[in-house]
Amino acid sequence: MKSYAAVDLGASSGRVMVGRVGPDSLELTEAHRFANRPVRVPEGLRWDILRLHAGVLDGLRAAGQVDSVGIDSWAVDYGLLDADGALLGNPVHYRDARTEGVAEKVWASVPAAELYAATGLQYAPFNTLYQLTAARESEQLAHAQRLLLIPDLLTYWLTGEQGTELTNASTTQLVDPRTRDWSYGIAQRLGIDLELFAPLRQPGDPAGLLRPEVLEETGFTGPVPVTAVGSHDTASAVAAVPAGAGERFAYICTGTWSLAGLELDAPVLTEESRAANFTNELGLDGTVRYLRNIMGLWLLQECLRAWGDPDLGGLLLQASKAPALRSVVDAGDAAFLAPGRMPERIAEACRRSGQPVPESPAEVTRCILDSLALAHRRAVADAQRLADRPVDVVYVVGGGTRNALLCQLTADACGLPVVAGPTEAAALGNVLVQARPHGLVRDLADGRQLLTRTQPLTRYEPRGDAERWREAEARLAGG
Ligand code: LFR
Repeated sequence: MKSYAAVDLGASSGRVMVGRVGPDSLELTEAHRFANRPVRVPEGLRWDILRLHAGVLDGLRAAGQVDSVGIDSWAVDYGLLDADGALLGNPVHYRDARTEGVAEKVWASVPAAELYAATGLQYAPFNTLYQLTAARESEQLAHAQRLLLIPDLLTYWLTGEQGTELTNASTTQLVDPRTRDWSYGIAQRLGIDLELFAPLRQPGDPAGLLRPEVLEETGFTGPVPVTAVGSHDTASAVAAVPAGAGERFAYICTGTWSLAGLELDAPVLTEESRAANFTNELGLDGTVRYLRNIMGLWLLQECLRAWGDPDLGGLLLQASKAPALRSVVDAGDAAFLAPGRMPERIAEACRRSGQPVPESPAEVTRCILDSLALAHRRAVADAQRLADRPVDVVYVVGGGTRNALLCQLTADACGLPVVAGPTEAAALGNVLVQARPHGLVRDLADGRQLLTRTQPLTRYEPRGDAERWREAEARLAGG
């Protein structure tokens, strides 16, 4: 039996989970959970990274002695270090407005189609490549000697060692998904210095030992290794999709975002795929995460914030009784990316498309959940078509598995059974990689089998109202 601390940082909260793994057992418990509250300062929206580091240390102390530590977080964002290895300012939040209008500048040097063919990444204004272009003239970048993605930065603070973990590196849009190495040509043409990045690390690689100061602060007895896991939370979550070997499945990682797609063994780099805004992020063991970003429960989180955080259970119950598919919005629309005024923005989108405007919080909530399910349906259907890979089942993992209405609507919309769980998928995927060096988990398939045997899963059957979803889809497409 071994114990692993999985640090999993999401956009709204961080947690330190402890995974206890034996030859045929896996038990996950929460040691510590803390808020991740971005802060708006005059220059823009920033991550409170020192608070997060403190949360990690508190969490490790609460976890008690473990055999190793692994860190995953959201993607694309980074900290810059000076020549002494000191952090130059707070990392910029990917929802910050600095990347507005930057893509056009990039595409003037490297056309969007060429960029897609080389990197396989969907267009999102926050891809690191656009962030670095937006920062080109900044003092900070001029002084920077090193760029570390968020989980790599926190790993560096724990161990003193620097690296760039591959699954997360693939979200920078500076990696070639065919070679799984940097896209040197693209970086050069855009004037991005790849020397800023520390050498690539593969998931499963050792990432150093906890520094003596960290041992002292956490009460651990050394040596305690840190393992590079799939440090992009979505890579870890996909590794914890409890699919059986040979099963034909799609997955949806739900949380602040919904990431919906397929696991492939090679990227799809066609023009059609680019037009459909599908991404080819890198997964564990040579896999490709072929998926689309959907706004996800962010839409609801922002409404809850605007409504003064009412009781969610009660709201979902009311929403389940509200009329279905009355109004839907495009949950893939980047117009919903920025924070603020979410109920109004949703109402405006309904008005613009000539649909009834949802009024009460329950109606707005129903509109959001219907819209998410519809976006799930489109992504699952598009992925199958674009990759030419039919599926029989949809696995839903992550925070959204707690939302039974969303899971049922997703099954209805996709016209496929949904298997929901585990909720803490990213932490479990993180643990499964840490267990590899100890011989407790061999590979992806082996880890998934262990999850199937040990984690509670809920199955939702589609209720056969396919025609209504087709009608809603046509309504959204303006047809
Ligand atoms: C989910 C996620 C998505 C990524 C977005 C921004 O937490 O990591 O995969 O596109 O956050 O980093």
